[in-house]
Order: sequence, then structure tokens, then C-alpha cells
Amino acid sequence: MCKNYKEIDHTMRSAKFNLSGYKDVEKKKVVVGGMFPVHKRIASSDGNTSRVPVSSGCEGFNFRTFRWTQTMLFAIDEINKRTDLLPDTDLGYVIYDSCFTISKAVEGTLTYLTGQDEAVPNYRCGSGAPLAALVGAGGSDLSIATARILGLYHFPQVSYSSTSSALESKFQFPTFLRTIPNDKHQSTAMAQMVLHFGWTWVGTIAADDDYGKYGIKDFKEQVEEAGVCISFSEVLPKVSSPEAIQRIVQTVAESTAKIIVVFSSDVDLSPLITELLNHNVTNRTWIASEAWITSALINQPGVSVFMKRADIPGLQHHLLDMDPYADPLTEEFWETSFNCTLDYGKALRLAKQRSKEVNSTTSRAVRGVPDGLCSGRESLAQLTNTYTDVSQLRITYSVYKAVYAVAHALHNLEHCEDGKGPFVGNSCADIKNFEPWQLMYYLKNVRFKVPNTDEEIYFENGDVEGFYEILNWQVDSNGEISYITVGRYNGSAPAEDRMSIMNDSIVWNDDGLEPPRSV
Ligand code: TCR
Repeated sequence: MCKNYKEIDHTMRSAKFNLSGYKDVEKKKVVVGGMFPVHKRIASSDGNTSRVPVSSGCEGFNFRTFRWTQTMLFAIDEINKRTDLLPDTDLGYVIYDSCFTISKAVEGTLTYLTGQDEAVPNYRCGSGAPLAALVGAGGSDLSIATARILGLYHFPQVSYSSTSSALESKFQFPTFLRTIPNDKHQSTAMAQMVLHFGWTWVGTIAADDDYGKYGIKDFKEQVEEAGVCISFSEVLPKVSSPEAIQRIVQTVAESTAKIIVVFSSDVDLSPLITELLNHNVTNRTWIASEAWITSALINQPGVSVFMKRADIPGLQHHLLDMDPYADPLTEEFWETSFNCTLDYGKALRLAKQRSKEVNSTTSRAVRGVPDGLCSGRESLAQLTNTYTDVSQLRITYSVYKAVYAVAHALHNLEHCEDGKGPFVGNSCADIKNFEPWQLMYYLKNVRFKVPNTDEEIYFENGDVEGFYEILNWQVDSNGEISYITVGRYNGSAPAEDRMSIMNDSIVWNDDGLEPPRSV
């Protein structure tokens, strides 16, 4: 049985927003998919095999990735309002939560492609608008999984955060593109930094995924060739494992290498950092991949090779102007942020339960306004969390660029001149009913300027240019972190001009101006 997209109510928690932004009924419509790791993990199942299994729920709401999600909606809204980009077509969206988990990412991809609650590959129902591309899926391991499926159907995927060099193979991932630079540049930059400061012993820590493994591998190959020794090489556990963390803490504490190179996301690394602090292992200098530096989870000093930050005018307003009841994700965001519930019935039940516990009959619950009920008018502006912080937009900016890349490709597809098109017999594609590979052609050849910047985006073999800033993050006496730009790295420049670094402006871990020795 075929269902229309709009009717589908995914069983996946927080799976999908309704197609919105469709103001003009006359306009043509195209759906863009988005996939974000809004939750940090899937809830563990009870292992019972005597019942019908259900798709697992997710837990651990992540404010940072939720900002990315909202940025996609912001960009779509902005594009829909423009009269020079896709003037006759409205973009809708479907959002999936990959929950930092490969199986969820795969589930979301199949649901997206098939338009079914129950995923049946190669089958899509149809009165709905055509699907454009998938923006996502999050970390490299997730994108590798989704890119394999999407590649089968020649369906374009534009990633905003998957940086692993493994994804550069167009043989394996023919329809994968990204608006964030390939990590091979970052690994080279980190290796050059180690050589620049003359460090001869370094330790490495990698996340147990394609991001960590390939990043550290590329780094190691380069420094080892130059004679640097690796004193330890640890892999962070993907699922919580206190024993593994203890073992790594011990290795770090016992090692004489004071420089530690890390390729990991903040979520995977933070348990280790907490334990290191508990054990007072502090005088280390971190050379970090960009995933964790501006994360609020970790405040330790160090140096990092980092994508350039950017401002997106209007984004903050959009982030603050949220309807808490819009969809399951905004609801959960609201409830988590303000520690209350939007559901009247639930609040009432909880309040009753509480009043029973304290044996009081005079609680507000009985008078009709249960404690713990959100009003829905709580002030987001007063909330200071990662969600509302727009001072360090990097991945967020990459999400913005990814949505624009899709929009420009669609625009070019729509405005193809009859008889001068790129396809067989100089034909054009039809925006109302195009094939994924036709959009892929336009995405590959897209070239556009990002609004309000002078950055130009184009893909070369699916990748963008590797520009980085080298940041030194410094912690002041109040524990506040500031990020100081101390250099640049341009992966596309000739080898000798790639890195420029101002040694004098770096404050090292022991507050000294001399780089630490690591021998
Ligand atoms: N590439 C990582 C994931 C990742 C990330 C981040 C996650 C990057 N930057 C920032 C959270 C926050 C860079 C990957 O897996 O490819």
C-alpha cells in the first residue's frame, strides 16, 4: 500500500518533520533529506527475543547537533524566500536522527529512499514531490554506511561533517560529496606542526571509527617517515567502558610524551578527559582534530587545526525563534533545556505521584496547574547552552553550505535550456520528475558563492579545498576558554607555503611561551 510522504508517521522517535515551508501551492516542490546525530546513542534493548522487535529509541540529547539541524531548516527557509535562487520551486525537508549509530543511519536512509515506514529498497511511492539529495549523515562511519546504500541508487549525498579520507574513493562512494575538507589535509597539518616544533615523541589517541582510525593513520605515516616516534597509540572505546578508559589514563600518565595527538569527536573523548582530570594528569599538550575543540564538554588547553569559523546572519534569530511544539525534536529540546514537560497529562501524573510521595494534598497539581509543566514561553535567549551559542560556527556553516549546494544544483537543473542540456541528445532533466543521477551531474558541477561571504564552493572529486586556521585555546583563571588564531594552513598551496604559524602568540599548557619538550 502506498502512502503519501506527508502522511507517514515514522515509528522512529523524532524521525521526521512535516514538509513545511510550502507556502505557494502553485510552486513545484522538491524534498531534501537531512540526517543529523541529534541523540548520542541508541537505548539498549532488553534482549528479549520472544516479542516482536521494535526499532530502538535514542537517548542523550545533543544541543550542538540540534543546532546543525535547525541550521538546515534555516537555510531552506532562506532559500525559499529568495527570488533569484529556485524562484519557481519550494524546498521541503525530511529530517532523520542518526543517533550517532550506524544502524539508525541505515534505517533512516532506507526509510527516506522508499518513503515507507517499513523500508523496502528500490521502491518509492509516489504522488509526492521528488527527493533531491541527502544532507548528512553525521560522522564518517555513518556516512560510509549511508553512502554505500545511496551509491547503489546513484543518489547524491552531501555531507557537512564526514571528513575521513576513506570517503575520497569515488570508486566506493560514487555519489558522495562534502562541504567540509578531507582529513588528509588536517593530518598533514598536524604532522607538519609536530615537525615544526621539533617534537620527537608523541602519543596518539583515536576514536574507534573511520574518522579516528584514518586520521591517525595518515598522521602517523607522515611523522614516522620524518623520524618521529610514537610512544603510545590508543583507541577510545565506542561504548562506555570504564576499564578501557582507566587503561588509557594509565598509559598517558606513565608516558614521557607530553604531546598527545587526538582524532576523535567530543562525545567519544570526554570520558577520557574527565578521568585524566580526576587523576590530575594535566600537564599535557593536546594537538586536537577539529571535532572537539570548541565543544563545551572539554576545557583543556591545547592547539588545534581547525576549519575557519564563519557568521551566518539571521541564524541566531532563527534559533531563538522556536516553536517548542513544532515537532518531537523541538519538544524534547525544550523539555531538556528547561527541565519541564510540555505534556499536560504527564505533568499532572508526575505531580500527583510526587504529592503522594510527600503525602501532601495541597499541591498545585490538585489545583490544576501541575508543577513541572512548561509554559512554552520560557526564554530561550536567557539560556546559555551550546544550542544558542553562534560564536564558533564551523560544522554549522558546513551544513549551511551543503543545503545551498543542493539548492544551486536544483536551480541549474531547473534552468537547463532545452536542446542544450547535458544528457543524451542534449536533453534536460525535469525538476518535477528527475532521476537522482541527473541531480548528481549538477551537484558535481556546481559552483556558487556562499551568501554574505566571499567563499566560493565547488567540488573536485567530491571534496572542497582544505583551508584551516590553527587555533590555540587558552584557559583563563576563571576557567573560561578563549580561542586565539595562531596560524593558517592551506592544503591547496605549494608544499613550502602551506603552513604559517606564529610561535610567539601560542600559550602552552604550563602558561609558558616556550613550546613544551616531548622527548
Ligand atoms: N569529522 C568527524 C565528525 C566530526 C564531528 C565534528 C562530530 C567532525 N567534527 C564536530 C561532532 C562535532 C569532523 C567524522 O567522523 O568525520
